[in-house]
Amino acid sequence: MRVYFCGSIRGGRDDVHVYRRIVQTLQSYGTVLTEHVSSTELTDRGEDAAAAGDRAIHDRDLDWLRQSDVVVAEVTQPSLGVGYELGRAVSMKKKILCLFRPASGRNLSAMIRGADDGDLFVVKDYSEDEVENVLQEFFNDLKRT
Ligand code: 6IA
Repeated sequence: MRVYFCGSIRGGRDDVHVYRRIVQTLQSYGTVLTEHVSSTELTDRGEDAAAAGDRAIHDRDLDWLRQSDVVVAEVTQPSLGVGYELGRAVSMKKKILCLFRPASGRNLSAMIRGADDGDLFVVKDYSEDEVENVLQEFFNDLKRT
């Protein structure tokens, strides 16, 4: 199982500890193609990007997205890149789980919450301490389909 994980980078790194927890859990279900998203060394300035160039990052990420079996996105911190990845993943007909924490006080974009079709695109509200259970439930359901 190849998992593409999406989380904010230049949109802001406030939730990186949550991304870390999610990626660690995802690694028990398969290979996480985008492990760097949860790296605490990566900042919202994305200095490392200068070496590779934004086009190289975009093209490599889209290749990984194509190769992935499932997409998991933490969408609490708004990020243009995550929104873009989700749109591309929908057009590739990927199975998608979006995770949102209402305790943040934010209101999730209607374009994400409204995309939930109860099948390929699922939005799940959760609190941080539930994340392992939410992922377990999602991957158990996947096995049944
Ligand atoms: O607009 P944002 O920067 O918040 O977009 C974040 C999303 O886009 C993540 O889910 C990533 O998959 C993707 N993304 C954005 N910037 C990078 C990036 N930067 N590397 C990989 N994926 C990225 C440079 C860091 C790298 C050289 C280690």
